[in-house]
Formats: sequence, structure tokens, C-alpha cells
Amino acid sequence: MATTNEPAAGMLSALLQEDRRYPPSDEFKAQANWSDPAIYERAEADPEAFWAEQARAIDWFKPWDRVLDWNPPKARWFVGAEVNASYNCVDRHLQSWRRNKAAIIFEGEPGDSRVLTYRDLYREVNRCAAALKRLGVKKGDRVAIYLGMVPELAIAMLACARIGAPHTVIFAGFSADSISDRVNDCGATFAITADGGWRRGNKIPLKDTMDRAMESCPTVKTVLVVNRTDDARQVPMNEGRDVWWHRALADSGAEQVEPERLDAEHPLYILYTSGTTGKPKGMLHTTGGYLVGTACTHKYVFDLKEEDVYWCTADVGWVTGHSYIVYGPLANGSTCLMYEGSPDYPDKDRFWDIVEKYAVSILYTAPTAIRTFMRWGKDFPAKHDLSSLRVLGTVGEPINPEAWVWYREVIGGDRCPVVDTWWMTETGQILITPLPGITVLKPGSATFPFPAVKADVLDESGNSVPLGSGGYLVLQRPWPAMARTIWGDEERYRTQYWSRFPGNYFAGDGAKRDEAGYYWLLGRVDDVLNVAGHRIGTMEVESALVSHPAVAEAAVIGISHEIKGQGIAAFATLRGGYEGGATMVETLRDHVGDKIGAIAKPDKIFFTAELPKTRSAKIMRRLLRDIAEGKVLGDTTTLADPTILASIKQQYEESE
Ligand code: 7RM
Repeated sequence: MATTNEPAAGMLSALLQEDRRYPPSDEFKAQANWSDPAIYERAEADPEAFWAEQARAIDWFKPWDRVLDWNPPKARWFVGAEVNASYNCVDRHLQSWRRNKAAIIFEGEPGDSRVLTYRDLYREVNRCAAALKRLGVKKGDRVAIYLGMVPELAIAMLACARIGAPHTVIFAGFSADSISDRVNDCGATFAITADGGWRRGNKIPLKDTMDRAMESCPTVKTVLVVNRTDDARQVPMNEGRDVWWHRALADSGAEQVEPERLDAEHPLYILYTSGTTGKPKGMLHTTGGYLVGTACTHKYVFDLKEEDVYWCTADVGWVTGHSYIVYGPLANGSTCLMYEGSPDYPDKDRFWDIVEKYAVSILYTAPTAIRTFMRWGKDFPAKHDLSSLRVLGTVGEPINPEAWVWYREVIGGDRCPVVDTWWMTETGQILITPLPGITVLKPGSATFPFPAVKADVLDESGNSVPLGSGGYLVLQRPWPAMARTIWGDEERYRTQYWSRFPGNYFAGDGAKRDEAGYYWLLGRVDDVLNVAGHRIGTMEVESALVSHPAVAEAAVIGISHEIKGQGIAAFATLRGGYEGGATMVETLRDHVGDKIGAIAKPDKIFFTAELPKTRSAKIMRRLLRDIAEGKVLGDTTTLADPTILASIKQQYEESE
């Protein structure tokens, strides 16, 4: 199996020897939402009935005629039903005592905080929806949102959902070019940003970046600007295009906007994610099935209770924030914490300070963060009372057993179950995960498919591999929150996910099942990197590099990185007249930062006279990976010029 994920492959031997077991405690089991393993058989016996049962937790304006219409690879869920995500996340909670329950607890990086009850959230979402309408946004129009982690981000998403205008949230770390690529791909006519955001005590100039992006976004007519950093006077407003959020919402007064009765398959949002080409894919998620899938998994994977204080540390700019900060948790009427800033500001105990301050009971974070905390040491969490924690979760990348056990012991006081949840932007909802009241946990394993989810591990020719072996992870049955297509590129949707193994959804991940059937995720098997839990396409970084005048050709690979899981190494050949060296490395790193965003900056750049190629001129990234991992070089017989490898290898080793 060709895997690009070397750290995960290296992890395999450790995983095979992993024999620690963590069954749920009797105490946890006794109070768990699900504690009877019969749920698996029940769901398996009739998956559609299972999802229909889960769908009863959602409020529908009109019930469905059919649970599922499945014409592979096209699914329609809850056919004929009418629903609204904003109504489900906000309005319906006003009918109970939850109206004054905290919906969003916001902790700003500078230390300011805000609590929005469901009633407050209702008011703000209505005011925002009224402003959007008044400024010309109509059902079906796309709205681009480029904001940091502030409540206005969730409010804006819910306001869009209320009027049926699909949003596309763009992570605040992305560059102007990345914004304009996304805005132009989906033809957004409206955008929302802020003067800035706070990060490690600095103001991130979001509006500046947005202004640069807008130079090449002719479809956007209006930009709504949140005042977050009080830069009101410094931020130039573009007459006729830019409108302050607070002014526009003040004009709405106490106006109420009826939530649109939307078809269950009405587009809820488009979220761009990296693939194997230079162009990110706009994954389209729709409304009814997405709400069912996210709310149900949020409730059962985290064993959610009414009084929980739930904190997912992801950024809403990624799918984890969409599904498990905004839609799933708010549909469940839970109290959701939202933190704006960095885990080391003002000091390395900021997360634990927040857990203590708000008595957080469910914490959902990424393995990269856990490894970072491990390196910072136990003293930081030890300074705080973490006894409110009840359930811990991880997502985004494979977690090594050491980090898993550290998380359980040091953060969870050896008391909280750790749920390692596997899913993707494309899947919308968690698919492979423990159920904390049922599953005997193994550190490093995402354990089993969620009830009604059918997964398998296939070999190269599409045969299911026996227990104990590895292969390609596939899903063999539709699930309600699955993406419906790639915006504007149905063909790519079909070939990318459904053609490798016909009839199966091909995730792009390698996996192994042990003798007991537990799933162990092994990382990507394609040219997609996972750097600190962020998906980045090698081709995207390569095209950013070659867009610099100095670069003739570039090849990008993942290298193992102790904290980030993977790092990025680039091999570049320069055009005549340009010199490699430390200055050029910095120039190119900055260039990639400008083109994509800081997360895509290569950790290492090597200059080489040539790249290893086959006789048909295909770059052999595999050999570059071998060099980077210090391996004996693989088969080099197909190389056009075997001598160039020695020089690349020598350079690489000198740089180590
Ligand atoms: C939710 C999210 C998706 C890719 C996916 C995997 C990797 C995610 C896990 C994981 C091992 C996990 N969406 N991944 N969760 N690998 N164990 N629990 O991350 O679209 O940004 O990335 O992330 O490779 O294909 S994503």
C-alpha cells in the first residue's frame, strides 16, 4: 500500500503492541446515554429506521415521505421534508426553560467574555438575518464569512441558514488569494469579516486581507464588517461596499425574520477542503440529514447531558467547528464554549484556566494540541482544577497511544473516557468512534463504526482484507450528513470518492483492523498532507511555489514531525540567475504564506539542480520521501537519471 503518511506507518509497530484496555467504568455506564451494545445490532438490522428514529430529535416543518433515496453515489435524505437549521439550533429552545440557558460562552483572547443565552442568540440571529435581507441577500445566494472565533461567526452562519443562503466559511488564517479562489468558485455575492481578530496578543488584520481578496472578487457587492478589535478608525471602509455590522444590525432593531421552510436537501453550506489537485474542493452539505447526523453523533459520542459545558477547541473555519461547535451542539440545546485565541496566551495554561473558569465537562481537541501540551509538561494543567471534565475527545489526525494515555491520565484524571473520532469534511459527521458507555477503549484506535455506519478495509483490488491486515478505508452505505457533491464539479465528486472502488465511498485514508475488529487509522494514502490536523494538498503547495518567479519546478512531500504529526518538505529547482540559500528559503516560505496561508509554509526547502523523474517526466515523490525518512532508496530503475538522487540525498543529510 502506498502511503504518504510516514509517521503513521512508523506508528504501526507501536500500535500492534498496544495492549492497554480501558472499559467504561460502572459509574459511567450507569448514567450513559447508550450503554447497551445491542444498539449496534438494532441499527444494523434496519439502518434507515435507525436514522429515522434519530431524526425525531429534530423539528421538521413537514415530515418526510421517504427516509432515503439512494442512487449511488447520490443520496437524498428525508425526502420531501421541510426544515430549517436556524430554527432547530435557536428558536425551538425558546419553547422550554432553555430560553435562558447559555448557548454560547465566549472567551476572548484578551480576557473579555460574553455569554449568549438561547434567547440572546435568537435576538442576534434575527437581527443579522434582517440585515442580510435588507442588504439584498436572497435564498440561494452564497455568503462568504471570513471571521475569527467570535460569536458573530456562529450568528452569521445561523442567520444565513435562517434565510436559506448557503454560507462558505473561510478559515481566518487563509490568505487573500485563498479567499478569492473560494469566493469566485462559489460566486458569493456577499461577504462578512471583521476589522481584525486577536491572536497571541496581536491584532490579525482580517479586513486588510479581505480588501486585497476583494480586488479580484467582482461578484461581491457588500461586505459586512464586525468591530472586534476597536480598529474602527484605522480600518478604511470602502464607500458603497463596506457596512459596519453593528450599524446594519442596529438598523434591524428588534425585527424578526421567519425561518424559511426549506427542503431537507436545501444547501446549508459549502466548505472548501484540500484534495490531490491544486484546487480545493467545495464540499456541499445540505440541511435535514446534516442536522440529524451531527446532532445524533454529538449526543451519543460525547454522552451529552443537559447540564454539560461542552468545549470543542477547533476553529469554526474547519468542518469540526461547523458540525461540533455550531450545528450539532446548538441543535441539541447544549452550552458551547468558544475560545478566540491561542493555547499559550498569556501563558501555556490558558486551556486549563478556561476549563476551570467555566467548569467545562466535555473537551474535544486535536492530537497535535495534546502533543504540544505534553511537551509543555504537567505543571500547567496541574495548576488548575480539572475535576469538572467527564468526557474527552480527539479528532483530525491519528493519535499516538502515548498522547492518548497522557490525555486520559493528566487531563482526564484517569477517569474520563477518551473518544478518538474519525471523520472528514466530506462525511460531515463522526463515523468511526467509540461510544463511551459501551466501548472498551484501546489507546490509538478510533475503535468501531458508529451504529448504522458500514465501513470496510479493502486491498488494492477491492477485496475486504482479513482482520489483522491493513488497506484502504471505505464506507459502504450512505449516512445522513454526507456531502452531496463538490460545488460546481459533480464529475470530480464521482471520480474522487466513488470510482476507486465502485459502490464504495473511498475516504483516502489507510486503516487496519486488529484481530478484534478495532479500526486503527493510518493516515492519508494520497497526496494530501495532514499538518497539525489541517488538510493541505501537496499540489497546492507546489503550485504556490512555482508561482514564484525564482522557481522552475517543485515537489512537496510530508515528513514526520513530532508535534504536528506531519511537516512539509519542499524540493525546488530554481530558474537561471537565482541562488538557493537561507534568504531564498525565507522568501519562498513567505510566498507560500501569501499564496495559501501560514499553515502551508514548508518546514524545510531544499534546492536541487533537478528533481527525480521517470522517463515520462513524472516526479517520483516516493524517492524524495525515502530520502526524507532516511530509508534505503526504493526501486530507482525507472528513474531517467539515477545520479541526481545522490546529490539530493547529500543535501538533505547536510541540512539535518
Ligand atoms: C474532521 C476532519 C480529514 C482527514 C481524514 C484523516 C484525518 C480525521 C482522524 C483522522 C485518524 C482520526 N476533517 N483524520 N480524524 N485520522 N484518526 N480520529 O479532520 O477533512 O479536515 O480531515 O483527517 O486522514 O481523511 S478534515
